[in-house]
Amino acid sequence: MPLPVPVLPEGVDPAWLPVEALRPLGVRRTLIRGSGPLVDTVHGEVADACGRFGGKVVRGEEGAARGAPDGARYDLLLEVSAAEGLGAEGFAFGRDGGTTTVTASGPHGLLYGLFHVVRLGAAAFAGPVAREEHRPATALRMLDHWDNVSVHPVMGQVERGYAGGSLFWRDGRARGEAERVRAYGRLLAAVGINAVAVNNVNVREAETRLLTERLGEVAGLAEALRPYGIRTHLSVNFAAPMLLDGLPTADPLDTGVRAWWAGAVRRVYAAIPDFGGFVVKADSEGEPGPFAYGRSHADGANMLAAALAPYGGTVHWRAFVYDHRQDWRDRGTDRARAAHDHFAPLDGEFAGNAVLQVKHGPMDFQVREPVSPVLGAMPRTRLAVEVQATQEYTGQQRHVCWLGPMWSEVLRFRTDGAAGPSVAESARGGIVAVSNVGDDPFWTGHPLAQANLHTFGRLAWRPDADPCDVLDEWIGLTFPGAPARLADGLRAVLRGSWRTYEKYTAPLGVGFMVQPGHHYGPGVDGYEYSRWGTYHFADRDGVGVDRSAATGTGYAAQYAKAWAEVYESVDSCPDELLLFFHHVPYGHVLHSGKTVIQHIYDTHFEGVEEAEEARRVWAGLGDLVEPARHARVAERYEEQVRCAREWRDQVNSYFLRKSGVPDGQGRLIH
Ligand code: GCW
Repeated sequence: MPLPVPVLPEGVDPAWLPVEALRPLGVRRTLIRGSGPLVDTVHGEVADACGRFGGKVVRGEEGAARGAPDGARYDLLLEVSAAEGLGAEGFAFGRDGGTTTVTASGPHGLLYGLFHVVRLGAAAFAGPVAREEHRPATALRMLDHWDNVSVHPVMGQVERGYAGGSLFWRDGRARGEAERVRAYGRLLAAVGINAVAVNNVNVREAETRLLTERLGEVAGLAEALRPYGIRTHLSVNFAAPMLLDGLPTADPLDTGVRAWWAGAVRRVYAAIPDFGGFVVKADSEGEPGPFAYGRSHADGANMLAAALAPYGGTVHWRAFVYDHRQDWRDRGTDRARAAHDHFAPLDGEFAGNAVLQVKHGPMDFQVREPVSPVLGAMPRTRLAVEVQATQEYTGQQRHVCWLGPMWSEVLRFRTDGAAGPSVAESARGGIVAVSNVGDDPFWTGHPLAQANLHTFGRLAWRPDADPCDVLDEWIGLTFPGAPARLADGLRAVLRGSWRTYEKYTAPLGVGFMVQPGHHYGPGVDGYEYSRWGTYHFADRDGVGVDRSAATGTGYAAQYAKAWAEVYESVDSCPDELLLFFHHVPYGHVLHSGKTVIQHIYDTHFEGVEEAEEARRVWAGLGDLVEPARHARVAERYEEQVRCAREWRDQVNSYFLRKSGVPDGQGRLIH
């Protein structure tokens, strides 16, 4: 039986699956072979498209003789064939003799094969194509929602959320809007995402109960996501046995605690048989963890892994552990070192179903960071790399900042130097993004931030894809039939937007300089004398953090030799990371030939000019973009330009006042 395609609530944007995107499929004849719920989903998709555009779909059983049951010719064959060795999610695609064929070893592969055809559009039905095999680079492609069940007094419904409320929760309760959740799952499946964690990693009281008495609400979400091949995960509180059942301890080696978790997990799987597992933030920013009992993070993770193992579940244990109560006077403590210091010595100690989830950089999702050295230091551990689609430090979805090029750089980075594995290859445990989605009608607040979500999914599936090709795919799907002027305009405003944002914010990798708390807008000294370990050390002579082994914190030595050498020396350190690794005088000459201070002035003027230019380009597309979307983006450009000017003026004035070095071009600095 075909499963009906979810109906979007009135006014909700179809994102990259507008009805038109399915026209090439919907005008044709399709034969589907296979059985089971996901094949029913595929059938529903094709039937819906055919209903709209006049094509026809026929369903046959897996393994039946070739040819349609009705003997007619068909344009597309979607079939599950267990004989193919394509893995659970892979599929083969080809075209021959007027028929396009997708063959998958299992129903998940068929679903991804269907969306491959959708993404190709008319091209899926043109000319012969020799058989291609498609498989995801990693088995886990996940979105973590930092959604709270109860509204947090400071963080709101969604922590670091810039797209309205949560899709899942509202005012302490599940929203119960299964249709919209299923539509969300559909969008995610169309870009290859297969896992979602439905609550914030900071797990407070109401959220702790999702594991036990509120499990039914999680099961409801899992039911809505399942038809699109998405497994549900839950963030759990390490101290849950104490908080929920009054156990005297949460010690991971205590038998009572272990039994408690085993029981909790058994009940979870009784309610959600395909449950993915847990996400855990422990001993981090005030969350409870194993340190309280003198146990290691491997002890903590392995205890949960043992509870999940009988059911095939996984624990995602986050490596974001650092001292958030640092004294700024203490120059010996370097937050960047923390994850490696804590976790690298534990390599080989984690259970097979424990994944260590590592933020892509050593600090916290800044616009520019080096790749975390942890990603190259734990070959005997299943690692996942975590990026942030929600734009906490990159403009909060008020600014256009397409992160495809940043993520691509991270995923392709070779942790051992030129010859070693890439981050994507090392991340055997998966590729994860903090979601940028909420209940906003455009899903992501800023309509152009949809490109980040789409790009994340596509890069998680194929990390070596060219992000610009992925962007073009997003443009083609989201704006079907876009005239060249629109496609060119979208490329112009998106492609370089990350570098533009970098130009007008914190320079040369030094990071932060944001307003404390909410992290929006400039605050050059916002975190300079705080407890969070985020400093730039600007004085009258220079700026930057000495993280060399010779004279600094030693962070540079956490890398494999090839990179440690590059970063150790001021001469070989790449310009864009110079102030992350070194404290240099304002007159220091970069590889670009400019002094640091002149670079700061120039990039800040340029960044604002580029934001103004993007605003102008967007304004010129008014006749080609649907009015609500155009207006929403135009309004956000006003804010982006205002804020970029504020950044420019505060950063430039700050460094002029500190250094006393005038701008070489004599521009106005206040
Ligand atoms: O980026 C920081 C955020 C916190 C977040 C934390 C984390 C969920 O400012 O809001 O907490 O990282 O990754 O755990």
